[in-house]
Amino acid sequence: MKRFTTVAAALVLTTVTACGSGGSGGSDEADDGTITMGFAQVGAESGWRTANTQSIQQAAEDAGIELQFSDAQQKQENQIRAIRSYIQQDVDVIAFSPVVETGWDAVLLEAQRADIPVILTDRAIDSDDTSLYETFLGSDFVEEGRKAGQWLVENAEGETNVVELQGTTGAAPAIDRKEGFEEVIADSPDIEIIATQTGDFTRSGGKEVMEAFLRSHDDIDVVYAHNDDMGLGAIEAIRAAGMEPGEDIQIITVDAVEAGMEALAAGEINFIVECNPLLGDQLMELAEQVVAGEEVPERVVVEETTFTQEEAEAALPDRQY
Ligand code: GZL
Repeated sequence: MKRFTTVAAALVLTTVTACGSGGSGGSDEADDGTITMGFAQVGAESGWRTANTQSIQQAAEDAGIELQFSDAQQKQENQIRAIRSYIQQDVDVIAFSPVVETGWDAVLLEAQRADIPVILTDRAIDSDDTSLYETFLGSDFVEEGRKAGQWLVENAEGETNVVELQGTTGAAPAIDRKEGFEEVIADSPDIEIIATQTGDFTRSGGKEVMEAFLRSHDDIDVVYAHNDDMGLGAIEAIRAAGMEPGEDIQIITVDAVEAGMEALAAGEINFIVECNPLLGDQLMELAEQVVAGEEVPERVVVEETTFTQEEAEAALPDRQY
């Protein structure tokens, strides 16, 4: 179904058509009313991302939406290239999770000029021009940081030294989870972040940074990791240093993917703030509304909770990711 004129020659980009005939999308194939969506994913850096990709691909199939999907290997230039290819293919709607907050105005202006609506999912952008996208669907990362900080304030005893494994530099979840955590611990002078560094949301990154922290600090009480994968890497580093994760050094993470929840249930992690990756169905509903020209909310924040060890043990059997 096309709202827009076809744009000239296509730029070649390897994309995986997750469902449908495998065509390139575009007006001729969409005359049967099928919506074509171009989705530019961040990468495959974490368990959360894998669950998010699966949710999007399955939801597109369930909704009968032709999905052009690309994996940017966490590089902004690859996402921009993918968005440009979707503009060339003249898809009905573009959706993406911006790997970092800035540097998107030019390519989103190109989409706007091609009259292709854009939906932000998962991560937000930092732009003054909110006309560049129709809506944002995802979590409140500042609130996630606050929840992590609140657990520590309620459970810390005396002087508490925290090391922080930050997510990808410049990414909305990294910036906001740090902001929310610091906002809450600010009123507890005994709690101090003695070291902070990005582990790029990966398990290997979390392990390497934690190894460095352990070499330069012998008084670490708590790890605050911006996602489970970096927390799992920290567990490896803590064990290799002859200490007991969850006991000698407490660990707080964000996401609540299966591997993180299993570590929490086993007592290696002490608290997890959930970040829901299952955005697919809501994304497809929003896409259908946007393509139909219907009004959509500026921001759609998803529901999510937190888990202690006991809550993880109870929740694990029913988890979808
Ligand atoms: C959060 C998402 C983050 C996850 C990480 O919505 O962008 O990126 O917390 C993932 O696991 O890499």
